[in-house]
Amino acid sequence: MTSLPDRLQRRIECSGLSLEKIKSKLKKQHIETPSWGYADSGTRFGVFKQAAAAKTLAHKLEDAATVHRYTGIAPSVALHIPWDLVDDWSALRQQAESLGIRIGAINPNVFQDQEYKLGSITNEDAAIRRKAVDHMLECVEIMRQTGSQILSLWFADGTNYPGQGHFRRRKQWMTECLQEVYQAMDSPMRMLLEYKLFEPGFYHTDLADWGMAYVVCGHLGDRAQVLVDLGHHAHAVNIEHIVAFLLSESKLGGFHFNNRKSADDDLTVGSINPYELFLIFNELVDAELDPAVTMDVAFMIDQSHNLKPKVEAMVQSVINCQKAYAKALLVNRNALRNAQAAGDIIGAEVELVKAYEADVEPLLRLVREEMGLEPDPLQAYRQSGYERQKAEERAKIQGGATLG
Ligand code: PSV
Ligand code: MN
Repeated sequence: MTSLPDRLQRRIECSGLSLEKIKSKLKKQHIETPSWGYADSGTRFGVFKQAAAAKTLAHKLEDAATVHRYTGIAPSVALHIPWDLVDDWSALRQQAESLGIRIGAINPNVFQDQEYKLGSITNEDAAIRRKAVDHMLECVEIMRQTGSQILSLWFADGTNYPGQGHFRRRKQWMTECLQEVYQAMDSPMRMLLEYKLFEPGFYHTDLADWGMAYVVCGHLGDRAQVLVDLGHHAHAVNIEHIVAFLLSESKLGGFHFNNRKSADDDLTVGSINPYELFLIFNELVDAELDPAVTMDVAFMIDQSHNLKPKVEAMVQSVINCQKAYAKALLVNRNALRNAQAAGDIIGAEVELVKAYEADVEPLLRLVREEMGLEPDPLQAYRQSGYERQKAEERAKIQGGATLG
């Protein structure tokens, strides 16, 4: 059995958590991967096809199961409807289970059909609002049949020019539509509401930030919560603060992990700003260790790797989340608290940096070893030949591309 370096052992002692506790938390971590991240995707400038990319839903499940097989902490896959529409949902559920994974969040799509040009649940036309609600109700039924507990909602609704839409009327329609969907959801199903500052509406979006999503959730009920997609904010926004704020209100429902340099880039989580990811996990761990906080957070990746090999990039993404979580578990919370109480700004910051800079690789290797996994999932996957094999099998099959 791998033993941990002295330096890491001392850091673990500083955290106030036992090694067993830390290992058990790491083993229970759960990062959901998105079906759309396995298919060909691109930007508005073009799609560069990959021979090994998933062409069918069966391929997507197979790829998600492969990510889980190597990482051990990605046991579910989110679906986007109708991109992943099938006739027999129970059969799909069984297919997923036979691969060792389950169906996670169901994401209705009310943004692609021509009718949604001027919005879905905020559309002036009641028939189009009806169509959007009916689609979400259909998705609730899919949740029942697949065993999914999460309806994950994002709306492309917004406008491009001043005067194009009436803000308050649109808000009213949105609330009424969501109330109807919420009421159709049986407990313990949860509705997660995702906000986005920009795109495709460039003048305004109807759910532009966490505050708007929070208010609308308040009109629905306790099982409606906010979803934070890391790419959906203005540049200076402090995401970890939003996370802590929502946690304190039991309104943080889930994440869409990714990273960005410019806009909503959907780059690998932790690739551009790993310190920000650590600070987000730091807030999560802090809340997790606080008995006063009730939390049920769905950790999901929302990335479409246009250029990187898809499964490999997903393994890398899951590991980046694992690493950030491990580091956050190593924060000396007593020392941090004392430094905060004493107004010791540098001392407090140093406590965070010490955990962030800790080399958690030996700890993660130990955890993986105990889970019966390869100690280095990325390397093991790269050497497995999966990519080459799937490229041969899938090369001649036609499949659609998602827009990411
Ligand atoms: C929109 O940008 C978004 O983040 C939503 O979560 C969608 O469901 C997803 O991307 C895929 O297009
Ligand atoms: Mn998203």
